[in-house]
Parts: sequence; structure tokens; C-alpha cells
Amino acid sequence: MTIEQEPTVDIPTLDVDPFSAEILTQPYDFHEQLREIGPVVHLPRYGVYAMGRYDDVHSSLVNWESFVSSRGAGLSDFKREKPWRAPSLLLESDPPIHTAARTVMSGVVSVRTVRQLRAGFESEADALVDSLIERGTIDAVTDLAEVFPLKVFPDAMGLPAEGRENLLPYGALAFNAFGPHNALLEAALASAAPVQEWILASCQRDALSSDGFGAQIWAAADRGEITIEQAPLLVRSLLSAGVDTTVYGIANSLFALATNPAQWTALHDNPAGAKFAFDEALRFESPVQTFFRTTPKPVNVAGSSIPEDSKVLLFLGAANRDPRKWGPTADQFDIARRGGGHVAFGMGVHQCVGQPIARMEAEVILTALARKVRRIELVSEPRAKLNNTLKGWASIPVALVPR
Ligand code: OVV
Repeated sequence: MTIEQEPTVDIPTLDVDPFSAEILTQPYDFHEQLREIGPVVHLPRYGVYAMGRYDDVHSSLVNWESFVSSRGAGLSDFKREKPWRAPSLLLESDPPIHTAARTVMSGVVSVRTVRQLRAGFESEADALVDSLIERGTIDAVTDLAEVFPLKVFPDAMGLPAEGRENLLPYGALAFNAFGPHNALLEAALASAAPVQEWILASCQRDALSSDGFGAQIWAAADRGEITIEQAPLLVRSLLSAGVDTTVYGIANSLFALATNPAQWTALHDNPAGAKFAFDEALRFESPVQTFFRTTPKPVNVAGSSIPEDSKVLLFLGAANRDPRKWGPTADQFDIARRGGGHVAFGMGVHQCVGQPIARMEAEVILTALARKVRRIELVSEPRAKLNNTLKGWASIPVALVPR
């Protein structure tokens, strides 16, 4: 009753393209406009609705019945358009179908399994940081943020050494594919056929070692927790979502730390704070900026009525800088903030299932750097990397000054 009686207000319109190169590289003024103009905004450019306020983004993420994922987490509505690949069992599904897949995956990437990987990851991180310090001047993206996850994660998956160069292009494609069919997606699709072929082949049981995450997913199929047909799709989820995200998360952390020297000093003085610094970096510059949901029925958000069958663009990156939630210093990077509660990993039933390993990778590499590096300084202009969903860097040239 109360829902029907709630007054509906006109939904304001913003005539901007959030997937333009300008806004993808500098989204924060647009985010402010989006949050200030109203709880729900119509974007006529794509015929979608959008939200940027923390409370509304958070409640929409949690409300999986009114904001479904089974019609796609990108701009395309799977009810009207054929998806570019078979839909993900995990990301692009709703309960109850989602639940079985999610249960298997949270068993595979659990805090317990990740704890067993930690010592090995720490040795890799120490060795990498030592060799980078030796070189002095490095690229924090291509020499560090890309190198570390691309070594430890495929090893943990149980992937063969050959073909791993396909992982980053596949992730870039998957995340560009959530956006419109613009030049970024075109470019990602141009060379995608062999990449997709390698990924598909790598999801099969015989491509994977007997002791990695991949084998554990296949073992769950043997136990009947998922079907044999579903196993390769769940392996594909880890290969889609597990590489670029961590690369961007580590690179964005290093950018924030290199451009805020007092924050680096605070971390160097207390390397145990690495995990909090990572959360604050995810809040400050969220690698995954946006996801879409779809409304199977009309839904009311803070007095605005969103029609049935609408695509709704949730700005995680804007929610994570909403002063209503984070106060007047929302735009500042402050590792003492304890930025927990951010929505950079999403929220609700779809909240990132890879979180334990993503967090461990970041914590281990940032801890090694914090211990061994006294100062990290930009030596030339960083270069942004453009993606329809991910925000991050192609290059961050830095000098590492050892302790
Ligand atoms: C690109 C991406 C993000 C999150 C989940 C998935 C893919 C998936 O395939 O499940």
C-alpha cells in the first residue's frame, strides 16, 4: 500500500555519454552532477536510467528481485538481444539458478583455500619487488601491476604457461562488452577470435592442472553440485573476472599512493596497513566503475518510478565518492579512513566471489612494497587506459627509492 501511495517525481534527464573517452578518463565531475541532480536520472543517449548516490546504488544492488542480473549486467538486454557469449552462470543469473553456482564458487575461492596460497604468493611478491628495486625506475602498470597477478593467479587456477597472454585481452573484451557498441568495444572485438578460442579451450578439464581452482570446479561437477556442462562456464567466470580487476586494483592503489606521498609514508611506517590502503584505493578509484541491472517490473526508488523493462546503470564509482556517505573529504585518498562498506566489489548476492584472492594478492604485493620501498615517485605523466567498465592506467612511470 505504502509503495503505491508514495508520490512519484519527474525523473531528470542528463544528456551526456558516460562511455565517452572524456568521462571514462575524468568521471568525477559527471558523478557529482549525477548524484546532485536526483536519486534516479534518465540518460536519453542510451535510453537507460542511472543512479550515483551511495544509498540508492547499495539498495539496488541488494534488491536482486527488482533489479535482475539474468537480463545482463551490461547495456544489452538479453531478453531483446543475443548476448555476445553464452551468459555467465554467476554474473548473469538470478536466484535460485545463481545460488548453486555461487555456492560452488565460494567454496573454491574461500578464505581457507586462499590462506594456503599465501606463503607462495609472498615469495613471488618479495622476489618481484627486489628485482624492480634493482632497476630503480619502472612502470608500475606493465612491470608490476600486470606482472604479479598474471603470475600467481593463473598458477592458482592451474592454467598452462602457454597462452596466458590471452588473459588480459579477454578481460578487456568482457568488460568493454558491458558498455555500448562503441569504438572501444569494436577495437576489443577486432582481434578477439583467437583469444576467445584459447579461453574456451582452457576451461576444459584436461587443460587444467589437477590441483587448482579449475580442477576444484570440475570436482564439484563430479560431486553433482553443478552439472558437467556448467563446469567450464564457471571456470570461464574466474578467467573473465579474475585478472584485469586485480591488475587495475593494484595499479590504481599504486597511482593513489604515488600521487599522495604522505599516504605512502604512512604505509611505509606501518606495512600492516596494506589491506586498509587497498580498500581505500578501491573506494577512491574503483576499478569496476559501473554495472547494469534490469527492472522486470516498475520500481520506485526514493520517489522516482522506474518503468518496467528498463536498463539501470549503477555507478559504483560515484557511490564510493558520495559525500552523503563519506563526508566532505570523499574525494580525498586517506588510508586512515577505513573505507570498508564501499561498493567496489558490488553488494548483495552478486558481490565479488573472488574477493578473498583479490584481497590477498593486493595485500601481499602492497606489503612487500611498503616494507622495501621508502618513496615511490612519479617520473613522468601516467597514461590512462580506456575501457567501458574499468577505470585505470596503461602506464605509471615511477622511481622506487629503497629503504
Ligand atoms: C567480466 C566479468 C565480471 C564478473 C563476472 C564475470 C565476468 C563472469 O563471467 O561471471
